[in-house]
Formats: sequence, structure tokens, C-alpha cells
Amino acid sequence: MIFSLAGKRVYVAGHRGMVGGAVVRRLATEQCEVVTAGRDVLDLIDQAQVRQWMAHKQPQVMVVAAAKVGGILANSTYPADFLYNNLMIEANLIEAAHQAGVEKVLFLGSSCIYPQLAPQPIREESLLTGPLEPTNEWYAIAKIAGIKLCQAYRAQYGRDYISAMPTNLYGPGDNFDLQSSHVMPALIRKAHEAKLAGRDSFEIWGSGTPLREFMHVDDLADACVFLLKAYSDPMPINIGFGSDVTIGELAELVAKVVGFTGIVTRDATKPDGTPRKLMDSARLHAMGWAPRIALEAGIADAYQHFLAANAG
Ligand code: GFB
Repeated sequence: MIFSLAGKRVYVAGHRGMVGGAVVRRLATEQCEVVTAGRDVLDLIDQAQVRQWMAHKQPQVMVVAAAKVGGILANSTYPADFLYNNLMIEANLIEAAHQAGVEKVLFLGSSCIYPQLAPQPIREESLLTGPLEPTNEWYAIAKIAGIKLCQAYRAQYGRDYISAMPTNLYGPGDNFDLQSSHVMPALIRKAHEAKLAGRDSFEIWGSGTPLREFMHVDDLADACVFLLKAYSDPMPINIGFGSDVTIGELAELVAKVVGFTGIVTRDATKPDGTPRKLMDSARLHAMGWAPRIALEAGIADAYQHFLAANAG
């Protein structure tokens, strides 16, 4: 381990989101102080506010888990929101961190930064080698800019700012809104509601053939803490699960976990997105980190949190 969190003040930007919330929970087991700021006190789009807040709080470490995120439909419907908000959030945070002397920054991107037809599994070297998937290129461009910010502050100022690219995530605190969510929470909700209503089917978007790799957010949070301590390199590092499933297979698995016994139908008018984005996480695994939460167990956990959040 090359960086110690002991006694450090760690700012987690985006703590009310699924990823930031998981990182805060994980950091509770470290000997560090966690600081956060809700949107009511700190608007991350506002450069002056971010600078003032950072100068006042003086964190030594920052995790950038704040982002405007959404599923395939939200990404393609609100391109300006996804590009502008994410560019502003990361630029404001990283520049303010540098100004305030923050020692270590972990910036979180996404597997969609890689070219639409990158060789699978996708290695970090694939970045910027081909055209992006059109359904999420706005978000991807913003996240690529975030990687470049970390690299630029490293190169120009010697800052230990790193970036990591998680695969598709799910878990407690996810967004279950059917229009804006990712596929996992959408399928959990659809299967649950179909079961409750006694329907004999629920519908998934697209052909069901795209392949996706899923990781429980608690595994991701563990990887983040590991990387804060052990990683210092300009190159982004992949955080993947190691295997993928088709969306059709995922729907069947979710139905099994939820206890829905009907059939799954397909809405071919909805987009498939990229055919496959399995990441090569060999660099991370070679450092000694591996995920622990198997897909079915992770879905069961996410379903329990969904039930708890919707009780009463
Ligand atoms: O998770 P998802 O919205 O985003 O969709 P991406 C994954 C796949 O699931 C697509 C299919 O092929 C969808 O068509 N799908 C099936 C559904 N049923 C549903 C449904 O009810 N809801 C949703 N949302 N999808 C996102 C990017 O891409 O991945 C973001 O848009 C981000 O930028 C994120 O990178 C990790 O995996 O296609």
C-alpha cells in the first residue's frame, strides 16, 4: 500500500447517489474522517461555491462519485444535461481540489468511455481508439474529459490524481424510475410489479441479446478504497466483475430472484445500445483485488433494498 487513509479527511462528492453512498459506508471501516455536502449546501455546478467549500473544508482526499447518470433512454434523451453537468461537476471539483492542495483524487468514470466496437474484453489501452456508442456518447465524452483532467494535473502539477472505470453497477440506493434507470433496477421493478399484479409477462427493452457485465456497488466501493491506497498511475484502471450475461438471461435471473413465474417479452422499438462491453480487469486483479458478490446473491440483496425502500 502506497497511500495511507489513516487520519485523513476524505471528501466523497455525490454521497447521496448509489455509488457515493456505498463509498461512504465502506470508508466507515477505515481510520479516516469522511466529509460530505448535500446539494442544498453545495451546488457542484457552481465553480465559486465549490472553490470556497473546498478551501474551507481542506480535505486531503477526494472521491468523485458525483455525476448525472442514467440508463440508455435518459442518456439519449437529455444529451445536453449529461454533457454539461458532468463536465462542470468534474472540472469544478478537480480544479478546486488542486487549488486546495488535495493530495489524492479518485475520479470515477464508466465502461461507456470505450469505443462502441472495442475488442472484448476491453483493455484500458482501447481508450480513444474508435467511435463511441451513440446512445451515450455525451456522457462518455464528459467522462473521458474527467480522465484527461486527472492526467493533466498529474503531468503539469505532479498531483496524485487517478481514475477508475467501473462496469455497470447496481445495488442499494439505485434509481428505480422506469424511464431514467439502468436495466437492473428497471427489471427488478418490472418483475416485482408483474408478480404483485398477477400478470403473466413483463417486457424488456430491445432484443435482449446485448451483453452486459454487472457489479454490486458494495464491491465497487471496496475497489475504490483499495485503489486509493494502492494505485498511482496516469492510466485509468478498469473495475469489472469478470463475466457478462445477455439482457434476456438477466431478465430470467431477476424473475427467479423476485419469484415471478411468467414470461419475458421484448419491445423491439427500444434501443439495444452497444452489443457488448465486458471489461478486462486483469490489471486490477493482478494487484490483488477481486469482487466478492456473485450476481444472483447481489440481485437478491438489491431486491431486498428495493422492497425496504418501497415498504408502506
Ligand atoms: O442499463 P442500460 O440502460 O444502459 O441498458 P447501457 C442496458 C441494456 O438493457 C440495453 C436493455 O440493451 C437496454 O435496451 N434493457 C432492457 C433495458 N430492458 C430495459 C429497461 O427496462 N430499462 C433499461 N434502462 N434498459 C448505460 C449508459 O448504457 O450504461 C450510461 O447509457 C452508463 O452512459 C451505463 O455508461 C453504465 O448499459 O446500454
